[in-house]
Amino acid sequence: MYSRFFVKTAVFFFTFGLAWITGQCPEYSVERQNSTEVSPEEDLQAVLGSVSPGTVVRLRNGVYSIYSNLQVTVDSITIRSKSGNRDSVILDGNPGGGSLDRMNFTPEVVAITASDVHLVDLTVRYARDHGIHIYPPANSQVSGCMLHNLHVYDCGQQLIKVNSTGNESSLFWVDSGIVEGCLIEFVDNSVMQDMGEYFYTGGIDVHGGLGWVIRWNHFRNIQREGRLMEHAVHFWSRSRGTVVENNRFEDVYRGIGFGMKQSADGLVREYKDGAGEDPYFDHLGGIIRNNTICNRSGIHLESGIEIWSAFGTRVFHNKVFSADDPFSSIEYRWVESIEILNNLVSQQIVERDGVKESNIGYNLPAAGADFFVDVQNADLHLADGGLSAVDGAIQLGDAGVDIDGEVREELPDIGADEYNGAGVIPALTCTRVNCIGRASSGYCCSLLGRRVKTPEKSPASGIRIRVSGKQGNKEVFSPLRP
Ligand SMILES: [Ca+2]
Ligand SMILES: [Ca+2]
Repeated sequence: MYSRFFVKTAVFFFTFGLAWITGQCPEYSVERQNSTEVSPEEDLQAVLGSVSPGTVVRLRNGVYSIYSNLQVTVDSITIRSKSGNRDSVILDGNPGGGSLDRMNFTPEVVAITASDVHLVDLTVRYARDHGIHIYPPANSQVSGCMLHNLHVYDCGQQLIKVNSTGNESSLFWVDSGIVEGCLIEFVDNSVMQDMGEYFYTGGIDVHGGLGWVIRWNHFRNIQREGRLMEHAVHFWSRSRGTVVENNRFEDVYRGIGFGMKQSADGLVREYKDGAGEDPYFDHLGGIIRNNTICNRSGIHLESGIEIWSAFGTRVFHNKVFSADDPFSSIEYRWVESIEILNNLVSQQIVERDGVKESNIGYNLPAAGADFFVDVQNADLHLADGGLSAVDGAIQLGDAGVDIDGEVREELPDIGADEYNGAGVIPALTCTRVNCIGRASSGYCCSLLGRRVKTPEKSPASGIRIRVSGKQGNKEVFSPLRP
C-alpha cells in the first residue's frame, strides 16, 4: 500500500498559495467586560470620553468625520468595527471631502494618551500630520497599546507615530506596543509633507520605545520620486528590544531602520541599567527577522534594512530584492555586537564605518529575480532559480517562523522562506547506495538534499512521490538506479 506514504508526503509539502502573509496574523482575542455601540452620526469623541475602562466600543459601518483630533484618554478600551471588516468603518480626517491637500486635513486622526488601548478592524486616513499618534500624558508611562488589522493611509507626516511627553523635566515614554496584521500605505503620496530636500513622512516612527512588536503587516508605496524620506519602520532615540518580524514591504524608500543618532541629540530614552549611554547607542538589542522587502523597477531603494548606532541587534532570515541598484540592500554602521545571518539579498550587504565585534555570515547576495516566485507582485517565495539558498543557512535558536508561518527544518534555507516545493518541481533522487536497512523499499529518496519517506514497496519502473504546492499537486519521479 502506498496510501500512507502519499498522505504523509502531501502533508509534509503542503502550502497555501494565497494570502501568504496576512493569513498568519493571530486573531484578536482580548475580552472586555462592557460593550457599547456607536453610529457615524453620533458624537464618537463624547462616547470615548464617557466610557469606563474595560469597554469595547463597537463602531457601526460608515465614515466617521474627524474634525479635530480624536482623543483617547481612557485606559483598557477596545475601539473596533462592529462588522469586523476594516474597510467598512473609516475614521476620516478630511471630513469636508475636499481635495487631498494635507493642509485641509485634521492634524491627527487618533491621538492616544492611555494604556492598553486597542484599535481593531478599522480604516484611518487623511491626517495633516500623524494618522495615529501614541504618547504619554504629562505624568505617567503608557504601555500595552495594540493596533490590529487596520488600514492606515495617506497622512502628511508619519502614518503611525510614537514618542515621549516631549518635556525634559517630566519625561515618559510608550512601551510594549503591538502593530499586527495592518495594511500601512500611501495610495496618493502627494499628501506627503514636502520639506524641499526631503519628505518628513514615513510609516511607523517610534522614539524611545521599549519592547515593541511589529508583525504580519503589509507596507506599500512608502516612497516618492526616489527622494529622501523616512523609513517604513523606524525605532530610535534609544528604543530597546524591538521585534520586527514577518512583515511584507513593497516599494519603499527605506524599509526597516534601527537607530540613527550618534549622540544623545534631542530627547533620548535612559534606562536604569545605563545601557547605551557610554558609548552612545541609539537602539539596543531587538531582532529583525523573516521580513520580505521588494522594490519594482523604477522605485529606488535607499536601503532595505539600516542598522545605525545599535548594540546587540540581530538581523536574521530576511529577503531584500530591488530591481534597480539600491544604495544598499542591508547596511550597518556605528554598531557593536550585532549579528546579520541567513539573509538573502539581490545586491549587497554593506559594512560602513565604526563596526565592532559583530557576526556577519551565511548571507547570500546577488540574488536575481529568478530566485523568487513573482517579484512583480512582491512574492519572494523561493523559485527554482533560487535553489542555491536551500539548506544553506545556519541553525539559529531565535529564527522565528518563515513567511508562511512554517517552522524551519534541520537544514534551514537562507532568507525568509523555508522552501517547500511550492511552484517548482524539484529533482527526486532515489538510490540504494548506503541505504540498506533504512527504507523498506530498499531505496532512499531525497528532494533537494532532504530525505523523504519512501514507499514500502518499489514499483518496477521507479518511485513516484506526490508534492502539493501553490500550483496544485505534482508528481515527481525517479527511475530506480543502483
Ligand atoms: Ca531546508
Ligand atoms: Ca515556506
